[in-house]
Amino acid sequence: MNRRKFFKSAGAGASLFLLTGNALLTGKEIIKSETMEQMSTSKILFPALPYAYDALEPWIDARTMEIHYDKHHRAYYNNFVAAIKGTESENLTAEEILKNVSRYPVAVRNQGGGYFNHVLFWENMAKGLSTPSSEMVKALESAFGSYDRFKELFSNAAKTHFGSGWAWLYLTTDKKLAVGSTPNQDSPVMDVSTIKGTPLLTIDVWEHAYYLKYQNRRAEYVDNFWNVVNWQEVEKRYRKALTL
Ligand code: MN3
Repeated sequence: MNRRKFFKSAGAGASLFLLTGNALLTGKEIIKSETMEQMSTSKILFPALPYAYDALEPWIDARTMEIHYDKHHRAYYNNFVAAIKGTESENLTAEEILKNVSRYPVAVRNQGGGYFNHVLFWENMAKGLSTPSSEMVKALESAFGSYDRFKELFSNAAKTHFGSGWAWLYLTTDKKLAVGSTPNQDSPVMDVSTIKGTPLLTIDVWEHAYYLKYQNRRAEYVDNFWNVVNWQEVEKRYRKALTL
C-alpha cells in the first residue's frame, strides 16, 4: 500500500514533522483526523476515501458509503489503535500485526481486521465500469476455466457466506489464484485464517455494507458490485503479490 495516500487530507497549521520511510512530511500533509500523539508513533492511519460518497451510485448509495466509511471504518480504526497503543506493536504496520494476530488479544483480530479489510475494499472499487486486462483475464482463465466462471465463483462465495464476513480473490502462498470467504473481520493475511494468502479483490458482505439500499437482497448487491470493481487496483496487487 502506498502510504502517501494516507496524507491526502491536509490538516491546517500543524508544524509537526513526521519521518515515514525516506520521506520527510510536513505537518501540513498529515490527515486532519489524527491526533498529534497518534501521528508521532503509529504507522496506522485512517485513509481518505479515494472518491466521493456518491461516486459508486447507483450501485452503492452515498448514505451507505458515508455511514460505512465515516462510522464503521473509523470505529474499527480507533479501536484498533487503542488496542495496540502503548504496546511494542504500535510501530508496526497493520499487515505486520495481522500476520501474527494469533499472538494478540481478540480485539486486535476483530478491530485490526476491520480496519485493514475496509482499506482494501475502498481501494478495489472505483467510479465507472472497468474490465480486466487481457493478461489478467488469461490468469483468471488459467485458474478458474473462464473469466465468467471466476465471477460466478466469487459471487457465490459472497452470496452464500453465512452471516457477516468477506469474499476474496487472493493469491495463495504458493502463488495460485483462489476464491474464498472469511467470517467476521478475518482476512487471508491473518495466521488464524482458514484461507491464507495475499488479498487481491474483496467484497464486504456484512449487512451494514448493503442493507439501506438492498435490505435482505444480498445477491443483488453482489451482482451490482461488478459495476464498481477497480481492476487497475486488483492487477496492481496481483503483480506485486507475484513478486513477494
Ligand atoms: Mn464493513
